[in-house]
Amino acid sequence: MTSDHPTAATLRRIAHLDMDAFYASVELLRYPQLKGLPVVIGGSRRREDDLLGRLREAYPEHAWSAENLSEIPLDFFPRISGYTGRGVITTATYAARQFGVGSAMGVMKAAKLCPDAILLPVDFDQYRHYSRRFKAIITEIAPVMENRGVDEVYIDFTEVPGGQREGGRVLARLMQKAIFEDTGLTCSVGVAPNKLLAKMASEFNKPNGISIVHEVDLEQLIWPLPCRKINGIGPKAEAKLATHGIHTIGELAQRDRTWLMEHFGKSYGAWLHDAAHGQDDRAVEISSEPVSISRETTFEHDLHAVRDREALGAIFTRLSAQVADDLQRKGYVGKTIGIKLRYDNFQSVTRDQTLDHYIDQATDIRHAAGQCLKRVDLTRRLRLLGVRVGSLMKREDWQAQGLRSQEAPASPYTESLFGDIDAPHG
Ligand code: TTP
Ligand code: MG
Ligand code: MG
Repeated sequence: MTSDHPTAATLRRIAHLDMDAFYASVELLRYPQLKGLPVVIGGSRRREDDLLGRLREAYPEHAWSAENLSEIPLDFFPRISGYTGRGVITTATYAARQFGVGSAMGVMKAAKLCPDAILLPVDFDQYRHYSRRFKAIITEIAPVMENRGVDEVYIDFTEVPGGQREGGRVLARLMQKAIFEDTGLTCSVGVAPNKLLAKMASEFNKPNGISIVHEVDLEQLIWPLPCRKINGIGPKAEAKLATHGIHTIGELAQRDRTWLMEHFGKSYGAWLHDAAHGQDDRAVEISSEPVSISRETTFEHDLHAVRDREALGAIFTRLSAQVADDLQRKGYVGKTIGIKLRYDNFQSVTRDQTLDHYIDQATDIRHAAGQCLKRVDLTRRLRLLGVRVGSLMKREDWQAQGLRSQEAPASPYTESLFGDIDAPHG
């Protein structure tokens, strides 16, 4: 083996892993009696008490709790045919998809296609919980993972032990097994020379499938597909390509690079040409999801809560503003607000509180942190103060879920600086 001949071990192998019918599969963990049935997720949000309340009424002899949801009789589940409203489906089980039901379809339309389907409300907290779990399992096996949303990731297999065996199949199988054993959920994996091909490949054998694509498979596996299967060719580009008689990726690949650049613009045209030839050198970018965002400061000299009240108040306000800035810049909202103090004897204390809504504004953070401050001893001198926001959610997820409307009105925060506390404890 010489260095100018790439060996098997140097082949770039990139995986795309996508959970199968993700929201629906998570619901089936709760209600295993629905396995194999057409189930549709959408229409409304889940409210735990609703369901349990109705169950207790219908079956008063049974002590219903979150633990025995699997014993709910099938006929108790709401059918989609009873639904009237303008809700949209997030996803459907594979059994429901056989009737033509799928993501983004109106619930009423789905009811026409499959009136016997069971309709369950959405529970984003639960999906986010399982999303974190399956991603944590992956990074234990392969550290270079890029988040692509709630149910999918790219993973660089290239340097991972076993990542080259059978083109990546061995490692993909190991991941499927580890995820299933931990969560009970199945996923599908595509492994290819790059992200572009891996993303397409992960769909080839859904559900619970693995698909391995090599450069030499381009003509046979990729070229017959419609252009829109390329992640980056949307409906607009697809329509324009169609006006030139280009429908499949193979037809796109036949076109001259310069012709594509003339008709689709220099950079998009060049990209189209590369994509049709299976070329893509984007790296798998490790997306580190912060657990919390915080700011703290150590004072030049120790301060006292009462005597240095004004100075402390100003610092407290500044830290809250910095945390708010960080949150907004990084695109997060959070609902656990905490403080950290260090006393002159170097002893540290933390306090936090979890709100029932997400925030990212300085005044709201300052207000919630101020309430935490009421729960600590302020008779001793302080050498450090910190403000932290945890239980983070991506701002776009928060907005997508319409959580804004649930939010409490912004608190008219008027207290002065450190004025949350009038007198120290004790
Ligand atoms: P997908 O991975 O696109 O779909 P899926 O996991 O339900 O099914 P598949 O086996 O084909 O991968 O999306 C992941 C989740 O995102 C899905 O379970 C629900 C949600 N979602 C929506 O809420 N609206 C949508 O339009 C789509 C496509 C997905
Ligand atoms: Mg999926
Ligand atoms: Mg997906």
